[in-house]
Amino acid sequence: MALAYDDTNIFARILRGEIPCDTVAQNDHALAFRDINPQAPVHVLVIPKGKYVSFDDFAAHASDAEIAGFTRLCAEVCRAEGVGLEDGQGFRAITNAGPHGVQEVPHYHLHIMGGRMMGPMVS
Ligand code: DGP
Repeated sequence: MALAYDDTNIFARILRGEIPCDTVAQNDHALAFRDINPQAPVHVLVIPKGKYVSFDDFAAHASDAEIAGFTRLCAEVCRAEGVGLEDGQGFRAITNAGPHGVQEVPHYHLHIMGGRMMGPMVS
């Protein structure tokens, strides 16, 4: 069963155009925009346009086209921001899910961070 989705969350409002964002790229299934509180020189959030609460919800219930569109947009962002392996850089892609993951916004999103050497994943 799909998780209950809260239509008032901030990313739902961004998708509806009610709140502005600094868009990096988008396609039919996903939107990429800059994090309001960047933790690295490149810090982009990629979100599906569909209503999915978290990674597990998205992976279980999104269509193959949505998953492909989302994943391809992530790769496009890495290339466009110059943090891909082809650029000799590299990046960190993480998602927080639920209370133990300290997920603030209940709409699935992937953080893509790069442009500096990342520290260890400790907390
Ligand atoms: P988390 O749910 O813990 O994975 O983190 C949510 C991220 O969303 C956090 O890094 C800050 C970012 N964020 C929160 N509100 C906004 C907003 O209104 N605009 C943008 N661009 N980012 C936001």
